[in-house]
Amino acid sequence: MDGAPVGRRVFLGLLGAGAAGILWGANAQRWLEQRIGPYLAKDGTGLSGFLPIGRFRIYSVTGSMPHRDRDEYRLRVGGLVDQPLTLTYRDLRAMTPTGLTRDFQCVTGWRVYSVPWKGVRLGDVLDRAGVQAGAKALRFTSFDGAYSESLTLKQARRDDVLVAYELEGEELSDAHGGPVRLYVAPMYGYKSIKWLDEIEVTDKVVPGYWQERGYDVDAWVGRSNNRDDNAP
Ligand SMILES: Nc1nc2c(c(=O)[nH]1)N[C@H]1C(S)=C(S)[C@@H](COP(=O)(O)O)O[C@H]1N2
Ligand SMILES: [Mo]
Repeated sequence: MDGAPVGRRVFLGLLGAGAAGILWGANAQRWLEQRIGPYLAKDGTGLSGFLPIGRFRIYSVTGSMPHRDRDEYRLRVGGLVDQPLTLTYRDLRAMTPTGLTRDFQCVTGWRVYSVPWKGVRLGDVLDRAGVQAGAKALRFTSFDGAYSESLTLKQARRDDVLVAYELEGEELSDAHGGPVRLYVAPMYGYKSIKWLDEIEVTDKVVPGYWQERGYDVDAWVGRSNNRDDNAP
């Protein structure tokens, strides 16, 4: 289950290049992210193999760093809906934005305090598509081609569940799952699927990537995965 640790020389070399001012700006960040892709943690459990970017650790189960231009990005919403949608990045930006500042916590124990996120409420996206009778849940897939997640319809309609496009005041980088990812504030990080591709409204919960590997479907922080803070 170990991801490949970032080779010390490679990592220091990249830092050195950045520090020397050879690389700068958004393109430089992309350049850096693409090259470090192979060194990313290949699972969400390895404490040895992770890549720190800013205050975060960057995870990608595929070990790669998918990229999609904002202009080309499309979010598809289908399944049990009245009106299947194909939303562009601009379409999402044109909807009422919601900002949230919360701690971000991975089930493996690391936590980033007071992270500002911005996006649109998932509930607003669902209203736009029109959820049909008999719908119970959502299935999310990623354009990394491997990751998937789920929420019940009730969870999805919470005010603190976003289709997110900004993190810490900046457009989401490739590393953080841009152009658009899910952000499920009350749950462990693994519910917040990166590189969001499609939302399918379903009649039951379909277990996602980590659920198939033993993690809880309902991932409430402190109340799941045997981390019951209120346990006697
Ligand atoms: N597509 C995809 N989404 C993902 C993951 C992943 O590997 N692939 N890892 C999850 C886990 S376990 C966590 S803790 C967070 C980490 O978010 P970050 O990489 O922006 O820090 O993303 C979640 N979403
Ligand atoms: Mo995680």
